Amino acid sequence: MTMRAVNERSLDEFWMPFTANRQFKAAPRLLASASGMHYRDTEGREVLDATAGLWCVAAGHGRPQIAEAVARQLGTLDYAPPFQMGHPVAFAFAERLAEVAPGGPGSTLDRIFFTNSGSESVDTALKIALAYQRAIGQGTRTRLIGREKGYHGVGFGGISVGGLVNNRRMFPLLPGTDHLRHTHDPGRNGFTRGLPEHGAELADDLERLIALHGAETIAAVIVEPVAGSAGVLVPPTGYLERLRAICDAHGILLIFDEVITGFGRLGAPFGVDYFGVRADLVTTAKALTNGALPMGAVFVDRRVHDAVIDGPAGIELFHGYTYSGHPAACAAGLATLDIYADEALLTRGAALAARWEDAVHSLAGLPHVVDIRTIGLMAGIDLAPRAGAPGVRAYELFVDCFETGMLVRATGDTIALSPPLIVSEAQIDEIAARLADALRRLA
Ligand code: PXG
Repeated sequence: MTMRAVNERSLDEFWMPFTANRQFKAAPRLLASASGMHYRDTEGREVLDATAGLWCVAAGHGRPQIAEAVARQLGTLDYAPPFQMGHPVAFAFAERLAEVAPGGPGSTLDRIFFTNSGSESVDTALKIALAYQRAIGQGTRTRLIGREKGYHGVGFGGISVGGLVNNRRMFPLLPGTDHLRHTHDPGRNGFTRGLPEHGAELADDLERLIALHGAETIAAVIVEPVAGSAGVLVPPTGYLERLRAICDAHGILLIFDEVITGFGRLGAPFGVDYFGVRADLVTTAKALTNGALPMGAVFVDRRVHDAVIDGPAGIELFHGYTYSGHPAACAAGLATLDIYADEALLTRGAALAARWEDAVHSLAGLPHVVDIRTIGLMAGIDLAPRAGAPGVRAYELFVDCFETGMLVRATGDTIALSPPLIVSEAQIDEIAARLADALRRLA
């Protein structure tokens, strides 16, 4: 499709999500096709994908194996109701996911609830946590604790435990939530490679909330092991361990939101594996199907699952979606897991992390760069905000990069990078070089 054809088409009807609609439609950026590490836009320009789409296309674009599996599945069984009915592909996918569950072989996070997105995974995990506490006779535990700067999708549960003000301020929120402070502290932890040194004590915020509210009112804590949307905020050394210990001491469930960190982003299969910290529930989506079809999955510890399932006869949990375990999405997921296994992608990032770290940190000292954080194959680069115009500088860098052939993500005044896990060393260097050029061009 040429730009001309696009211009002949109305852009008015599609109300775009999380987008400055008027600004975008005045100067649209339209992607037409994708293969491997690259998009091609509607003008035919090749665009290096430094964001894996939106953190989801871990195995690179246009994998025929996934497309064929989906086509085959749609031709065999297009849809099956998931309530009081089943189909073999959902059970097969859950079984395969259990084999790679967070925590590695022997993990007890091997009970899987299917959703269609990260937002649904989060709301599902919060509900399961509440159901579990009630099932074990802890029904007073209804409070849910999140963290400042956390992003847990856009459901009312997710925005209530989330900590990004723009996503929250317009909407009524769940009662009975509270928040830990965030761990971003560039003053003490500037330009960190991997885990920052300072800030483990921030986990003690949970003790403070327990003292304030009473442990018997708290069901669960949810955090992203590495905060993604807020700009790649890496947990300080010892922080997650401390959070885990406090949860254990007080009967509080710990939920890791691994919608971004799940499936190899950190160079280990999950954040649970990378940090060696147990979670009771793990939310995923995005790379679960390589982004090819919408799907999410919640990994639930067997103990949590069994407590709910061993309740009175009948439907144990009044929750689920029309498309939970959709056959085509499961087929996409199975093919995706095959690719991850065949190409060892869930751990490939570990071998590339040093190269990635060096490449991205080489941008230190370039104009406007005030902080850089890297972990696995993720990076956040903070730019000094332009006076009186927060976010504009990073947005302009994003537009410049796109127009010169690379997709990055701008969030606030942070540039976030998360290339597909198939990225080559040369492409890592290319990403850094393109960013360096763009930073030098930036006003
Ligand atoms: N949890 C986390 C940790 C996420 O990153 C969600 C939940 C929600 O997933 P769905 O599939 O409902 O969108 C996400 C989504 C960004 C960006 O700019 C990140 C997400 C979505 C949109 C933009 O970093 N992550």
